[in-house]
Amino acid sequence: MKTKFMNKEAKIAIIGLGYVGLPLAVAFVEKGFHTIGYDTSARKIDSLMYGVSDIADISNQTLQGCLDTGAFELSSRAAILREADAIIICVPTPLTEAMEPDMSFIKHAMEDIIANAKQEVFISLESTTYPGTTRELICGPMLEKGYTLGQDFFACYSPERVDPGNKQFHTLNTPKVVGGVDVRSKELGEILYGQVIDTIVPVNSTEVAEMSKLLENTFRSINIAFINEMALLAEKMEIDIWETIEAASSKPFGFMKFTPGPGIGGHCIPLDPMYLSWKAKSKNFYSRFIDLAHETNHLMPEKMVDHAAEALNLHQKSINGSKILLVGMAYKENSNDLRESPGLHIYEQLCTRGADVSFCDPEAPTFRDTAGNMQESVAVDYEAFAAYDLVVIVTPHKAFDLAQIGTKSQLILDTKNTLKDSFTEKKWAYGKVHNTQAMTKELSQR
Ligand code: SAJ
Repeated sequence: MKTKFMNKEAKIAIIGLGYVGLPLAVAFVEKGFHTIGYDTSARKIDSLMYGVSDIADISNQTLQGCLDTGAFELSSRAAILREADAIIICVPTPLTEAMEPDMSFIKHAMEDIIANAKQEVFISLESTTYPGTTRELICGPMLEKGYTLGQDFFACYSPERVDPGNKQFHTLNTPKVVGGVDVRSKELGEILYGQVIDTIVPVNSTEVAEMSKLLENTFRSINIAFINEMALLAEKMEIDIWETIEAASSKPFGFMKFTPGPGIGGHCIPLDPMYLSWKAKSKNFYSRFIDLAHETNHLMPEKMVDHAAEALNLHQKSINGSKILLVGMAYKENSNDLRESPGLHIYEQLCTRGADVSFCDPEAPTFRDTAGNMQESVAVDYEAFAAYDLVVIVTPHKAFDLAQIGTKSQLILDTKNTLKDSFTEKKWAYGKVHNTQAMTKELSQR
């Protein structure tokens, strides 16, 4: 198998062609491996076979280039796994309603592997998960079926580090942590990934590799929660948190900048720490940091709604009956991903409090609200922004003309200090309130 990996004779199968799996499959094809893309969605496979990519980081042109090599096979039938020497699992690991790890996608992938894999196969799991998963859910079923580790199969864990939309770091140049369930698995993992990715970071077990991923993202969740709490404290002390952060950021060492906001979203930061917290509890270890960070971050949308009430109150208005526009609905700037987006929570809470809420997001133009109704973005028409009692800047995509928003809107709640200082009515409120009437009046007097 080592020779097949080094000579690029091995057939590589990727299970799950999402924002992780498709770029990885393309990387293997472009490096000269015969690559099999397997996804249970026939619709996705049909689309890809026609050269239409549904992943922003992979253009149709790139996809077509891979198809034209004849070395990129696609199928929604698991039988295609029979040809694979190496199988890399890139399926979702969401949370259940009870905020516990949902391992169903990994389990289904393993059922497909058990039913089809050839006698000697290398398996790597990339989905973010709790420490111990690879040994339990990848090795366990293989051993139960009579496969012998180190002879019939090898297993690694290598966490995905895909940051959708990141123009600087992509699949090939992001260092790749690789841990094996045994020494030979680790060696094979290093060789295979080393054929495609610039920098490999080998570690001595799959548990270390699994834990490293959760450490990376739990670190972010806790630090984001910390700066959100600092923002709430600074507000109580009538100190401008944004200026404070800029001042602290001037320290060239020992400080890492995070910024407060309307809450956290996405498929990583809100979820990954809960995998660690869940596993810790099974060891009778209760990480207050993780749970407190989760609680604090998920408090922020409600804080933004309170800020909206305060902003309207400055002008003798209430949320109830006001027309409010949310600018940006995706979970972060220049993304079209709505998963766990704080904007959705702010939308629902404002509606519950009687506001007439619209949203404007050219990146994420539709979503289904909790009542099951499809909501559509209004047009990016800055003149029309004046008709709203309050405009809330939630996710300032670069597609927006912020100056236009700043001058055309009556009243703005700027949850990420996008418009910077001037004319802020409540200088210290971290959700800056901009009263453009005052702005216009002062400008005219200059
Ligand atoms: N956020 C803040 N304040 C911050 C940073 C982020 O409120 O200082 C919010 C964002 O608005 C967003 C959420 O947190 O709603 C998550 O933002 P993120 O920048 O962490 O972006 P993600 O969710 O795309 O995280 C991914 C992660 N990548 C992988 O797991 C492979 C994370 O490890 C990366 O550090 C992050 O991208 C990144 O740096 O872009």
